[in-house]
Amino acid sequence: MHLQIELFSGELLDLMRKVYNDPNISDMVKFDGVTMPEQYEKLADAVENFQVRDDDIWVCSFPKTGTTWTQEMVWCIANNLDYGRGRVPLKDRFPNLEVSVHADFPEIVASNPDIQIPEAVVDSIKYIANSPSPRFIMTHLPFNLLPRQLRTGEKKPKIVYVVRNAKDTCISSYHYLRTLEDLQGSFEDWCNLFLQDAVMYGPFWKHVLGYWEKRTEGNLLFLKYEDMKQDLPGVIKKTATFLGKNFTTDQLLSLTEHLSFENMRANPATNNEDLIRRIKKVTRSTVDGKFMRCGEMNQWKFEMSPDIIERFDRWTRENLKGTGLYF
Ligand code: PPS
Repeated sequence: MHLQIELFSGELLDLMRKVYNDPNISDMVKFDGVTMPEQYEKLADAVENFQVRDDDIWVCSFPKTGTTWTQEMVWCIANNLDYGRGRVPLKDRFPNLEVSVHADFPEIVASNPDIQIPEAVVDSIKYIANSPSPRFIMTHLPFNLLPRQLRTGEKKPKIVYVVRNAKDTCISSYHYLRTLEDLQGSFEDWCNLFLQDAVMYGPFWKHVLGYWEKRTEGNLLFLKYEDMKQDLPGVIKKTATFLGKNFTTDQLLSLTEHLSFENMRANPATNNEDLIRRIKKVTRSTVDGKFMRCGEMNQWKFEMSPDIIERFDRWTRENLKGTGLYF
């Protein structure tokens, strides 16, 4: 394994244990500075050596920043608005490269024969490697953990990166994980983990800036969730141009409608309800919640205390100083 492993310890580890209420939380470690489950070690070489194709289309993001929304937009654009084929679940049309790391899926399948887990999840890398071109690949990995051929520029497929302001990302991840895993600890505890980069795929700002620095290389489009909320047709047009597509005004309107929060929430191919149901069967979480939760900007105004807001804003200012990126 080519990555350096660092363990969590002390008060931070105690806080992780409290929040996850899971004796195995010590299994969350840092791989070259990136917080991941320990079992990432088993996948790391396969990710590093993954054979990228020039005609792949990638969506990369930190979790809960608008990944699903961006995937559906990119897939529809690249497939000339083929809403018929778009009825296939997004998780199969646009699989996540490293999803197999999130649990021991073969073991789950073996001990829960009534739970169907798609091939794209059980062995995601094999599923994607065997898929015909053009492949649509999603990853939450930061730039420094991407397959070598992407990092070195040996292969230059199109990459769309989406980011969301850190406060709303933190809130969205808290609600999502509470629903999935019956997360313990308070919201403030979760914010403390987030601010200390002790949530999966963190450090948040290193993730964002790793891709931001590549935005002028020609094969990377950098999008913001907030721009999609404020001007979705404008973002669709920009993305279509990036992907070499041109649409009529009517087509643009139909895609804008298709991508509305209400429509994606009602669409079984994109709302992830089936996935959540299956995960909850395994985790036995009884918390009620939806993947397509509220889909709004500035939720932090209602959910964060002035003190937490100030800490997030300071953290953001410190990390973005001199980068040209702002929120
Ligand atoms: S994941 O699990 O990392 O793939 O999650 P991700 O898709 O990145 O983020 C989920 C949040 O995106 C919101 N979302 C949308 N907002 C507005 N419009 C549309 N169409 C849309 N689709 C998804 C989703 O509701 C989650 O945000 P919150 O704030 O929790 O509602």
